[in-house]
Amino acid sequence: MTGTTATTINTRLPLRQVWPDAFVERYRAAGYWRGETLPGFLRERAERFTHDVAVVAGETRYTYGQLWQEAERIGGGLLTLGLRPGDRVVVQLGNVAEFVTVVCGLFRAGLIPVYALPAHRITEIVHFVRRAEASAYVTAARYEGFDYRSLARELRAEVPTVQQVVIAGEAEEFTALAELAGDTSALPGDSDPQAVAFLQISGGSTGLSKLIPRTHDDYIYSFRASNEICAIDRDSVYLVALPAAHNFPMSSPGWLGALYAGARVVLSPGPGPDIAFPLLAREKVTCVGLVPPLALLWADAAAESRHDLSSLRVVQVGGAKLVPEAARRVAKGLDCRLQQVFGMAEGLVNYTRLSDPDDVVLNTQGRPISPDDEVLVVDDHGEPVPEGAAGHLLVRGPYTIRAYHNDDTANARSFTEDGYYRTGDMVQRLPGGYLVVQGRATDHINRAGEKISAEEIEDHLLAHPAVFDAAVVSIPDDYLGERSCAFVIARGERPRAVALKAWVREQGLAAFKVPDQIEFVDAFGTTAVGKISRRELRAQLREHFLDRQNQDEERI
Ligand code: OOB
Repeated sequence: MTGTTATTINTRLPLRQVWPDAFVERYRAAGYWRGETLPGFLRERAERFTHDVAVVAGETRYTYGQLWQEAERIGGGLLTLGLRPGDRVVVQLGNVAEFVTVVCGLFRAGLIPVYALPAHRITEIVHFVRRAEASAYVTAARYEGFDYRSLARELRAEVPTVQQVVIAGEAEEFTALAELAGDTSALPGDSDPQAVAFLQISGGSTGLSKLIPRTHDDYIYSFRASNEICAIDRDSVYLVALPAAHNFPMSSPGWLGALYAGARVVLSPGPGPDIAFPLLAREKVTCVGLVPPLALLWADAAAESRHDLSSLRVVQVGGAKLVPEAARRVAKGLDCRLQQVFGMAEGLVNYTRLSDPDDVVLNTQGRPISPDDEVLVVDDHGEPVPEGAAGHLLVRGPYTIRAYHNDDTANARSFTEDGYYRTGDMVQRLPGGYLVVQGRATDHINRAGEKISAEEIEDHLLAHPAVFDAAVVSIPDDYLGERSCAFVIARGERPRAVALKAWVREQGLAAFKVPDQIEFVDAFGTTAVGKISRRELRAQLREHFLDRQNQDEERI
């Protein structure tokens, strides 16, 4: 060839998730990693279960055959727009049929979904786009009263490398999802099973969420094995009540597990009983995953409900601690099998088993999926603690990551040299490998399953001109499990608490990150000599606050 061809210099960081060879061999030999891929299994199910209903959302129903057709149309359409396999695409959609068709379309085209939650706002979306070096953003015109097109405009202004914006619904100046037309001949062949299939986001204990690269092999193993533990088969009907992009309703066993089994997935546009119960009755749902406060709400509402909930076999509860008394109420109120689920987007998932005796189901958060999940419970110096004692939970295994994407600092902190992931959770391990979660060692607030980084919110508060210093801590809450409380030292005159809350919201953050409570103090701990760590400071403030609250209660 003569003449010059323009070469694009692609400096993008490659996506990798690598286990040492010996582990790869072991996980393959054990039959965990079978060389399946996400688009590969979807295609196979479309051939096998062509006319069975795969997805129900409102009045929309897709059979397995139609779901695959949509995936090909969307995947082909995105490539026709100029995206190339391997490009990363931030997806922000609620529990609508398009969430499933878009994600399947991305898998089909070898594009890499980055899963944002509908609650995320400009700050989080910009962070995901930058960290993932994403070239496209797919979202809805509106969802729950919010216009995502305005977010898309801000995003384009801030990060011009976002080449494409695709909108489900009225697209205005953007590309309409409905109009994507696929040149399916451009679609790639099947993917490498060990390649990264998508980026999940972490709960985020320090700063903004980290990106979690999961491979086809490791993720498929996690939901295939979950199907067995949760008895999901072709006759199951799985209700997605939590946001479909979250790892729990996606893969434990979630909607992907259900599709793998040839079962039916029902998307609930809201998590509350008012929306979910009529759907549950209509579609004869057999399994659902909930966070603890929601499970309690469902249990109470079930007693009064005129809807027939008798199809429900298993209610899974996870994402945050379900205390034994609450577990009892849920099991009784919903009159079906309760299953506790303790998992994390980084990998490890624990389940109580359906055949476990009641005391195990009520009092523990289950045991790991895999015989090859290597769980360590260690003290502050990294030494194993005796069985039954509380310690830090570390884990490595066939579906737990060895590294985050594009974050050397977090990697150095979160993984040991021999590849264990430091979960940040404090647990007790009981005989049989059952775990009881004690709480977090690191500073994040688990607000009804939504994780908030103390540091991230402190940073935003500190940017306010009237804030001299701020420390954000978790406070026990009867309904949410934990709520967030910001202790603030004002610079000069105290601002109003509502003004500070509004300030945090105006930073373009998810609403669940706005502090629930703001307490003004004159100074932080004067007793400590020299500089005390933020962690100690937060612990002191929390203790002080709770002591004061207890004293007040005693006085009443
Ligand atoms: C799930 O995933 P993430 O990534 O949003 O959050 C993980 C963290 C855990 O490290 C733990 O601190 C907390 O959430 N957590 C629980 C819990 N389940 C999760 N804490 C106490 N009891 C439980 N049952 O939340 C997630 C992912 C897959 C399945 C289920 C939950």
